[in-house]
Order: sequence, then structure tokens, then C-alpha cells
Amino acid sequence: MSLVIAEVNGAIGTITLNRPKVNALSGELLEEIASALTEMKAQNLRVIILRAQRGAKVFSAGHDVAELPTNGRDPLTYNDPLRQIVRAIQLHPCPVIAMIEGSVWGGACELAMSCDLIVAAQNSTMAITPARLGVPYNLSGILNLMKVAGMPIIKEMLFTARPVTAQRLMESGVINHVVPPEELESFTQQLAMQMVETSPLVLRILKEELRVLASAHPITPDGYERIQSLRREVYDSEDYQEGIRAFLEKRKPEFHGR
Ligand code: LCV
Repeated sequence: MSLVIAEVNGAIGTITLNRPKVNALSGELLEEIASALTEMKAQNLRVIILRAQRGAKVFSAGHDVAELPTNGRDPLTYNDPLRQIVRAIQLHPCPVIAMIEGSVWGGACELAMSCDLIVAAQNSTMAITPARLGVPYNLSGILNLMKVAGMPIIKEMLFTARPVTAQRLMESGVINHVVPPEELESFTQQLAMQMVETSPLVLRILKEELRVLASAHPITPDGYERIQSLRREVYDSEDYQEGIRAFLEKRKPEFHGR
């Protein structure tokens, strides 16, 4: 069974997450998203909509925890499939709209925030969960979150690992539109059509200009190495092992800060 459903309607492509396990982002699922994006790029589609199955209670449960390494390796390296798909969306030559219904967890929040716009149903939420799992989120991932949301809401989401409503996220500038669930599809289609009517060349250039400018963050080699050493402290820790183990054993983790 396909883990994503790719559909084309005129100049608009739709990629629907379709993994029975609450759309947990396994390498296989992420590779299928990447393939769908590549095919849609070849068809010169003008807007892509990324969504979950209609009526989904969970848009995506985030990174597949069972695929997070526990052998002292960095769990979120440059070539991790989630890192690859985030870059693929950011580099895709046309706008990608995340159409959210249900709850969004962990790395799936970054996946949605790496899209160009987010349209969410009123009853949807987002929760960024590394602190709940003991995971050392990586530098570009944190930067992607910072590009989209201000420090206050990002710190609250990272420090509490608790779901935040779509309404609050719209008030914080993370989500573009919050609509009643029954209007979600039609509203998103209308928004996509507004973009289809503009110049694809200008949209492609603007999207890439904004990506380059938003990524222009001076960081010294010393600063980079400090962040990497902090992250190693986490993924080499007992807390990281405990976070993953507790999740897989379906129990609350007991963190001891080491
Ligand atoms: C693998 C899963 C998952 C899952 N992976 O259904 O951002 S970071 O740094 O944290 C990053 C590393 C990351 O993204 O980590 C993942 C963060 N995600 C979460 O913390 C969400 C974890 N999942 C949940 O809280 C619940 O599953 C939700 C609320 C999403 C859905 O709850 P619901 O009661 O509807 P279950 O919990 O029963 O889940 C259904 C099946 O999916 C598995 C889960 O273990 C269960 O498997 P079994 O049916 O085999 O028991 N599952 C859920 N999330 N991220 N597997």
C-alpha cells in the first residue's frame, strides 16, 4: 500500500500522507513524499498541497521514534530522511501549502513549518516534542522553527512539549489561516488558485530569494562546534536512551538530567 497518495488537478498537486500508523514519519514514508515532489516538479505544477487523509485525527505523529538511533549516533543528521524532505520542500520551485487537520507532533511540525503557507482546521494543534523524548533537536531544525515563529511561542512549545492550538499559532504568525474543518479543503484550493494565477517564474524566484535571505544567519565555526557539542551531550546521555525506551515501552520517561 502506498504511504502517500499523489494527485494532480490542473496545475495543483496534492500529496496526502497515508500511513496507517498515525502518519509517523518513517524513512519509507518520507522517501515517498520526496518521489511525489520530484514527479510534480517534472510536471511543472504550480502549487503543491501537503495534507493528511480527510478527517484525520492526527496529521502526523512526527518522526518514527522506532527509527531513532540509540547507539550513540546523532539521531538527526544532515542525511536523516526528515532533514532531506524539509530541504526538498524549501527548495521546491513552487509554493507548498501545508493543509492541517488533526494534531501535529514533533518533527511533523517542522515539516509543516517548512512549507510556504499553513492552512489549519480550527480544531488542529501542534506540539514540538524533543524535550518529551530527550532528543537533541538539530541546528537547522531549530533555525527553521525560528524563521517561522517568534522566540516566545517557540520557547513555550519546545520547553513544554505540549500541544498549542491552531488559533494561538495563527496569532503568533506561524499559521496563515484557521478555518472550520468543513471549509478546509475549499479554502485551501481557493488560496492555491490565487497563486496559480500569478507568474510561476516570479514565484519561483521569490521563494528562492526568501529561502536564501532567511537562511543568512552568521554563525562562527566556534558557535557551530559549541552547538554540536551540546547536542552530543544530549544524544550520548542516559536521558536520551530513557526517552526513546519509555516511548517504545508506552510509559512516562524518568529523566535525571544526565
Ligand atoms: C512511531 C508511533 C508514533 C511515532 N513513532 O494512537 O521532535 S522530536 O525531536 O521529538 C522528533 C524526534 C519526533 O518527531 O519524535 C516524535 C514525536 N511524536 C510524538 O511525541 C507523538 C507520539 N504519539 C502520540 O502522542 C500518539 O500516538 C498520538 C497522540 C499521535 C496518537 O494517539 P492515538 O491514541 O490516536 P496511539 O498512541 O495508540 O498510536 C498508534 C500507534 O502508532 C504508534 C503507537 O506506538 C501505536 O503503535 P501500536 O499500535 O503498535 O501500539 N506511534 C504513535 N506515534 N512518533 N510510532
